[in-house]
Formats: sequence, C-alpha cells, structure tokens
Amino acid sequence: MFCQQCEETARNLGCTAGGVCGKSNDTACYQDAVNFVLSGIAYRRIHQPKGAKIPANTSAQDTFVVEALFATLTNVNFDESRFDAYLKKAIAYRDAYPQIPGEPKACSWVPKSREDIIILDGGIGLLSIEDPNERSLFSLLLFALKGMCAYYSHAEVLGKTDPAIVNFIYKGLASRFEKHSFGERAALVMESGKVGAQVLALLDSANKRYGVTEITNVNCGVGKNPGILVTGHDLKDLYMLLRQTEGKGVDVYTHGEMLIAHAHPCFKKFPHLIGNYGTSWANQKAEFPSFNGPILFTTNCLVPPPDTYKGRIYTTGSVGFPNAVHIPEKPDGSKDFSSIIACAKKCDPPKDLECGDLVTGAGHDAVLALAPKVLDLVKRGKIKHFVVMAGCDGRHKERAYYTEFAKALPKDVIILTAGCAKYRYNRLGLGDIEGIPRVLDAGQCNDSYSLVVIAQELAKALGVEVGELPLSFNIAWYEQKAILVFLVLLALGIKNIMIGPNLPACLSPDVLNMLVKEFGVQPNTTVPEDMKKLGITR
Ligand code: SF4
Ligand code: SF3
Repeated sequence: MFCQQCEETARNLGCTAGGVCGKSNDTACYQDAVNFVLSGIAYRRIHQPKGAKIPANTSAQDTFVVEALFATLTNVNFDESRFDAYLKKAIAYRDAYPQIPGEPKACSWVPKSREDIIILDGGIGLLSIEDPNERSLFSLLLFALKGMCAYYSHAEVLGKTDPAIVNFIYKGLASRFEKHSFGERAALVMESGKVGAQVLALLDSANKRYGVTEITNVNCGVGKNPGILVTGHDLKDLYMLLRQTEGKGVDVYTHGEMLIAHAHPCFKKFPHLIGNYGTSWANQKAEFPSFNGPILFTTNCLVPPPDTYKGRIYTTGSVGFPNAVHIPEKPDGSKDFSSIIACAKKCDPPKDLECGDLVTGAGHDAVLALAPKVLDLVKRGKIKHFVVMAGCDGRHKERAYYTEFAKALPKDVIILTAGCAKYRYNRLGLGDIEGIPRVLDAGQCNDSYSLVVIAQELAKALGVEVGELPLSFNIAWYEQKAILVFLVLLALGIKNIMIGPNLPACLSPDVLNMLVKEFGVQPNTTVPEDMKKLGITR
C-alpha cells in the first residue's frame, strides 16, 4: 500500500505498512483498486467516439461512482468486503461501455483473485504514476474529487443534483490516463476548486430543507434516558432517526460535526434531541466508552473502536467497519433504524462529560442578519480583524497550536470557523464583542461556503475587495474535504492562506513552489510569528 491522502500520513511521507488511521494494507489496496476502475469508467465514458453505443441512462452509475469514491476518503470505510463489492460493481459499470482502441489498463483490468489486488498494488495505486509532478497534481486532484463526492452525496440525498458537477468528477478521474502538461494539470486542480464552490453552494441550498440556522446555545449535558449518539455529517440520517425514536423513551445526541443540527429550526422541534456529547472525532476513544449507548456513524471520521464499545458501533451510507451493523438505504431513500433503537433500550443512560454549553449556527444568513452591527463595530474600531480558522481536527499534539493561537488573539479579533477544527477553541470562553460572539461557528466543514459568503458580503458592504478586508486565513487540515475547501478558497482568489499543521505530503517541490509563488500559500510556524505574518497586532 501507499497512501498519503491525510495530514497524519506516516512521517509526513506516506503510509506503507498499514495506515496511521488504522486502515489495513489490504483495505488500502482494495481502495486503490476501486479508484483505478472508477478512473477506467470515467475514461471509457469520456473518450467514446461519436455514435458509440453507450449506456443511455447513467444516473444509478453516477450515484455509485460518487458513493464509492466517498468511501475511500479518510476514516470513512475500513471494511474490505464493502470495497470488494464496490470493485465488482465498478467493473460491471465499466464493462457496459464499448472498448476503445488504445485504452489504458484501468479500462480492462479484472483481478482474478484477492491476491491479484494485494500483490498488484504497485501497478494500480498512485505510485504507478512515475513523474513526480504528474503524481503530485493528480493526487491533489483526486483528493479534491473525494471531498467533492462527500459534499455532493450529502446534497444528492436531499434531492439536489447538478450534472455539471458529476461530469467534472468523470473528467478529473479520466485525466489520470491522459497526456497533460504541468500547466494543464495545475489548471485542472484549480478547476476542482471552482467546481468545489458550486458543490458547497448546492449543499448550502440543500441543507435549507431543515431551515436556516440560527445562532444557538447547545446543551452539552445528559438526560436520564438511554441515548443514541449520531456522528458524521449526514443531517438526513439524523432527521430520520429522530422521527423513528419519537416516543420510544430513547434520547438522541449529536457528536462532532453533527453539532450544527441544533441550530436548524427543524431539529429544534424534537425534545428528545438532548444536546451534543463529547468533542471532536480525535477524542472518540476517550469519550465514547462513557456514552454507554449505541453510536451511529453517518460519515467520517470513524476511529477503529476498542473492545469497550466496538459492539455498539452502527454504520450507514458510505461508512463501514468490519462486523459493525450496517444500516442500508431502501430504494425509496428511507432507512430502518429499529436495530439501533432496540440496542439503545438495553443500554444505560450516558454519563455526563461535563463540557458546558457550546455556541453554533453562525451561518451566512445568521451572520448577515447581524451585518449592520458588525459593520458598525468594524467602523468604530471595536472589531479590528477577522481570522478564518476553519478545517479539521486531528490527533497530533502539535494541534495544540490552534488552541494557543486562539487564546493569543487580541480581544478585538473575531474567529470565523467551520468544521471540527473548532473543538480546539470553542470551549475557551473567548467571549463577545458588544454581543457578537468572538467565535462565529458556521457549522460543519460542509458549511465552509458560509465563510466565503460572509467575507464577500462584508467586502461589498465596506466597498472593498475581499483581499483588502482585515481578514486572514489560518486553516487546519486533516482529510480530503479540507483539501477541496482549500482549493475553493484559491479558486476564489484568496491569497496568503496559512495551512497546517503539516503541508500535504503529496506536494512535489515544483507544485509547492507554484502554490507559494502564485497564491502566497504558507505553512504555519509559531503563534507569535504567525500573528505577525497575518498582520494581527496586539
Ligand atoms: Fe495513512 Fe492517512 Fe492514508 Fe490512513 S488515510 S493510510 S493515515 S495517509
Ligand atoms: Fe472533521 Fe473528520 Fe475534517 Fe468535517 S470529522 S472536518 S476531520
């Protein structure tokens, strides 16, 4: 195996003998095989000569490609048997297209045995792309596509689709086997950022199904009933579970990225949605044992569970873990959560982690409703700077940097955040500026679009360009959705983004040089030095 798609990759070079995330060598090889054949589907779809007999309706195939690629994102699926099923289905979809003369191996490759997949890893994984710049740029593009598939799939389950986005996913996958110059590959990477902005906008409109978020105080204590903990990013799963648990004597709690649900009016209607339990995904092993009840993983991040709560893990959607109960989607889009509800009834109620309240819900609508007040504070010099600290959390000790950075900010600085990165500073009690919370949390990484809208609207109201705002970006990344969000920001013309704690390992020296020269991308260093670089004065 060779995998370097996340920030915790071994020695910041690549995982080669099992993943730091817990992904086994064999599962990693299966993921490579699935990605390889998905690129084969894309190549055959895009390069058919005019008049070729191609499948008439590919909507089921499109949904499948998006789900399968999403499943290979970090901490989504650790179950080899699920990838075996994805692989077989991918081959069937690919083979429904006519062969093309001179097509790449991915268009005809069929493994004869499990060993074929494991042994042939070197021939189908990303290391098979020999040129380091080509590999670097395609890796960046592939990681962005994984993030795109995650966001697109959330929008799709809520009924929002866009064929232009799906076409770009195929275009990107097929580019793996095409001849492109450095400049053309770099342009494709930038195009993924542009399409990424469209995906985030689509998801933003899809999430409106649950009402526009309001700035909300979320209870982090526990009730007396047994509970089900829902983690991941899929609001529809949470909603369906809440409907099915009504009146059953079972409470529901959000975890991690699900915190934002409490700010949507549709979720506020459920009295048995008690509150948020625990902090970011990185603390699952410490926090989940005391929850006592079952835990439903709707998407990433799943940390391979120890025996203490292994038997209480349920998965759905793209998520998988060996021997965990998987709750499938029915043809009409509904899911039957009776097994997890039955499990909860036999469990003790959760034990309090005593975390105190959290504030969330500062999406673009909620913040723009406060715009006159915010603008007045800016004009009166009460707010001197905004810093976007969105992104992911992770396990490494050096992420304490983000807590220290937030603590060291002068009291006239507002943090705009989204994603699980916020758990590094959303319990610090950073207070408010004349009633405006100093940590404005738009919600999930899925809601990063809000931060862009807020920046654009602030600039408009102040009659300046976004680049002229007292606004800096200090982004924490971990998995591939953060790569996509980073590229979205670049595509929107945002310069001098600071990113950490480590730069993506897939960047070749030439690609890094391009990002530094053209966009001023910079790695983070120490808190005082970075404050200075970002123009934040005390
Ligand atoms: Fe390693 Fe990250 Fe890949 Fe897991 S997802 S195998 S930790 S690079
Ligand atoms: Fe977090 Fe996994 Fe990326 Fe959605 S839950 S931001 S890491």
